[in-house]
Amino acid sequence: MTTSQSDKSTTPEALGRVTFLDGQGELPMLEISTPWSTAGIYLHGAHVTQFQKKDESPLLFLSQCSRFAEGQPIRGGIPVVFPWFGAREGLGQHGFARIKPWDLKEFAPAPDGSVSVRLRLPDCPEASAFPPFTADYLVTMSQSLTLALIVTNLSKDAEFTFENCLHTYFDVGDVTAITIHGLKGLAYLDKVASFQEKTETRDAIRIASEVDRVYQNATGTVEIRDPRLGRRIRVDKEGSASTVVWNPWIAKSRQMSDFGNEEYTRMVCVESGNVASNSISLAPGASSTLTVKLSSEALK
Ligand code: TA6
Repeated sequence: MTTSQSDKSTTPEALGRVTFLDGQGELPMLEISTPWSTAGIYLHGAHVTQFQKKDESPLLFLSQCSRFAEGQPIRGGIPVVFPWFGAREGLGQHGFARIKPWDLKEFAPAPDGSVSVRLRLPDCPEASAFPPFTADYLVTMSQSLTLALIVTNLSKDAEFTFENCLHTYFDVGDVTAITIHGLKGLAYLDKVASFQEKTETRDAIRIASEVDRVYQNATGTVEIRDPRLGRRIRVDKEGSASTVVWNPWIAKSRQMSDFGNEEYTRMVCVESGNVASNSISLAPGASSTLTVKLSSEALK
């Protein structure tokens, strides 16, 4: 049987595919393939754990020691941090969204071969400390990976103040060889130095020790150049005024039971959100959207 050009666009290869399966820890997950890429998303935490273009190595780092269990965060991929970032007295670190099972609302292979998946954070006891809200997460896979976290304040009269962050773990060839670009001139809170406020003076940031920085009023594109993998990763974003850069280095790695002692050499987090002085205050009935587009190409 021969397939004409117009038929070719509707062949299975040309269209995206979504498969439901039990992932690690028997947590339900979606495996997605498009003509250009493959991806994996756990309903647990609406957690994207894998994205890979056909001719490239994986974009995201996932720890070999990660837990895959109810109530526990997954180490690696893209944790969805919401409705708070960092420590909060008497509560878990980085909010509750990343440890809850999200509801799959929709999955849509598009005629162009891309696939979109929409998930919603179900109501939970922890949410009662905040005004009523909805949190939807739209993940679109094609040649690139686009993520949108849409939060709506359902209250009639109360303002909803929160932080959010897509805490992306990128896979790199050698963390000491990469450079990070796009943050020069920005103020940042240095968590390694007790949150001292400093200013970034370098065009090209290198990692040679523990790094944990919250760049404020950082709305621009960030680029990671990786000579070992011959790759340039772009982090484009909208609705985000903070960028966080993190590598635990040696000592912190040894303290984390869900992270390998040497894994710090193969990852860097470049995170996009709204944290600390950039937190969001939503008026009653209002919505906010945090959009991040991750793309990569060969380093020329
Ligand atoms: O985003 C950087 C950071 O806040 C670091 O301080 C470090 O704690 C990291 O997140 C990981 O946090 P987690 O709760 O996943 O161990």
